[in-house]
Formats: sequence, structure tokens, C-alpha cells
Amino acid sequence: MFTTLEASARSTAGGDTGPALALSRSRLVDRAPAPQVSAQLPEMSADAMRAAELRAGLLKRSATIDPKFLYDTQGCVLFNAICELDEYYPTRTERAVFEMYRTDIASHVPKAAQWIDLGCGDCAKSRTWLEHVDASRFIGVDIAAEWIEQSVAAVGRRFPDIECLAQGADFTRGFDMHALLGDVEARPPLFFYPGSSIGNFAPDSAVTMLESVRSHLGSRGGLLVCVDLRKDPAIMKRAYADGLGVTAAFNKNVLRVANKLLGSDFRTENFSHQARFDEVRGCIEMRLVANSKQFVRLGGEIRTFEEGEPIVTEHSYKYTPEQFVTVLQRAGFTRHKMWTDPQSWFGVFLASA
Ligand code: AVI
Repeated sequence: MFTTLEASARSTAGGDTGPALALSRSRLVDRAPAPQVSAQLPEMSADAMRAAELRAGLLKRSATIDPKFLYDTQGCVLFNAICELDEYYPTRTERAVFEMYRTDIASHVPKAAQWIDLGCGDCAKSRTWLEHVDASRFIGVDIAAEWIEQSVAAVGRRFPDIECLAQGADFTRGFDMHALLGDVEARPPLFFYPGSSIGNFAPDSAVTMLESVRSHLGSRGGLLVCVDLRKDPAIMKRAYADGLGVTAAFNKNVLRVANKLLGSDFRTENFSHQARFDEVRGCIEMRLVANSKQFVRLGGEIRTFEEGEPIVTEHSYKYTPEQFVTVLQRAGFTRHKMWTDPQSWFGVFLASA
């Protein structure tokens, strides 16, 4: 859902975990048409909606926490630390593929592109691309609306000839950017979705999300999406169960997020981090498992967790190249090209309609 507020307007959610409701411009030469508001503003506050969603997941028979709750300020710091770990190969492998093939990949990006970074964060990855492609516009999209205003503004200072926009949005819920993008034949959109975050959607949801991207492309637009490829399960598993326990801290931090949002009384020391590779579904499943029987206060209710009972916090799907091409085809993409590293651990796909 994209919801638009004007330049200095802010989300009432506050903090970096709230569904983002802000649009700001760091450098906007012409006034862009306002993006369509695809849903009514909720009557509940953003925090109340998030709390309701979190609580509902925890009260299910098989408890779940949506992975977006992993990323409060502390969670973002821990995730950045994960990206530096030896065991967590995706970040450095993606970087290696980009470095190896940047010129070739850039040569396929249409001229005067609108470069749209989905989940832009500090915009560091996009910056390196903007030096190599002919972009007329940069749109940084992220749920952390307030944070990206600064990072998109910095892109504007570095690339003064590129019109820069920060768009706060939870694009994982579907989005409509048609009005914002304007004439996509004159300025073809290039959606950039790095970091293998597409793997955090189940395959059917990935198709839905990519269909939405595809509907914005016009005849010359494209999608540059990065995918963690299937490999030895031991290597994949180690990436989510590192020796220093950084991923465990990242996972357990979500219980602190719950305590803050719900006023619950989870004790992080009473849950253990677990990561396992599900061969059938082809994904890493990350969970928090109760070390002993737990009684947790959730608002007016007590949720009992039996010893060994898991709370599933994240799935990270790993694809073979053929499986991911099928996802692209189901989303309506007809052409694609893939670049990979020498071990074929990580795939960078450029796809178009
Ligand atoms: C953000 N996402 C692509 C990461 C992944 O690998 O699924 C999140 C993560 N979870 C644990 N480690 C990293």
C-alpha cells in the first residue's frame, strides 16, 4: 500500500518499524503527480494495527511473527552485522557479482531510466549503480520512511542531475506507483530489488509482488532482482546459525519488539534461536523455540508455549535458476538474463515484460 503525505508530513507511527506513511522529496524539480492512494487511511493508528497483527500471529495455534517485525532500530543494526559475517555469504556474493558484471548489466538498463530501489535503506547499493546507468530519476522506497529521507537526500547531493524522491511505503503489501512514475515510455522504470529479499516471500506471494512490479514497466522498463540460489544445505544453514550468535540475537530481538508493542512479557533467555533448511519447501525457516513451558502475558490473555514449541519468524526461500525463471514467467515477465558467481551461489536477474 502506498499512501502519500506531502513533503514535511510524517507518519504517526514514529520509529522505523511503523507502516510508512510519508512521502518526501529531497530534490524534485517538477512537481510529480501524486501517487494514487490505493486504500482508505485506517481508523486504527499505525501502531495499533501493527500490534493487532503481531498479537494475532502469536495467538495462532502455530505461532508466527511476520519478519517485518525483526527490523526495529536494534534489528537493523543486527542485520547489518549479519551482512558482515563470514557465514552469511549472500551480501558479499551479491557484491562480487555486481562488481564482476556491472558494465554488462548496466548496458541493458534503458536510457533515462527511473531507478526505483525497493527497500533502499541507506541507498548504498543504488549509489554504485547510478554512477553506471543513465538515470533521470531515483526513487528510494522503504518502510523506514523517516530514515530514508536523509539517505535519499544524500543521493540527490551526489547526483544533482537526477531527480530524487523518497517514498515511504510497505511495498510488500502491494503497490500502485503508476501516477508517480508518469510517462513510462519516456522514462522507463527500472525496479531494483537487491539483497535476496524476494526470498522472504513464499513463492506465490513473490509472484504477486513481481506482477505488481511488472504492471508498471511499460514497453522498455525492467526489474533487476537478486536471488539466493540453492546450494549445499549445510552452507545455507550456517548462514542463519552463525558461530558468534549474531543471527540468534537478531531473531530474539523480535521478542523485545513484541514486548514494546504489546506490553507482553517474553523473556528472551527462555527462547532459543533455530534455523533449519526445509528441503520440501526449499527455504530456511527461522524460529524461536521455548526452552521450557512458558506463560506469556499478551494483553488480557495468557499464551502458553509448551517446551519445544516454536514461533516461526522468517522464511528465506532459495531457488534454482530454473525455479526462479518460473516465478518470473508466472509474474508475466517474458525475457530475462542472469549473472552469477563462479560457484553459482547467487543470481542477479534482469527481467522485462
Ligand atoms: C533480508 N533477508 C534477505 C535476509 C535473509 O537472508 O533472508 C534476512 C536474514 N535473516 C536472517 N539472516 C538474514
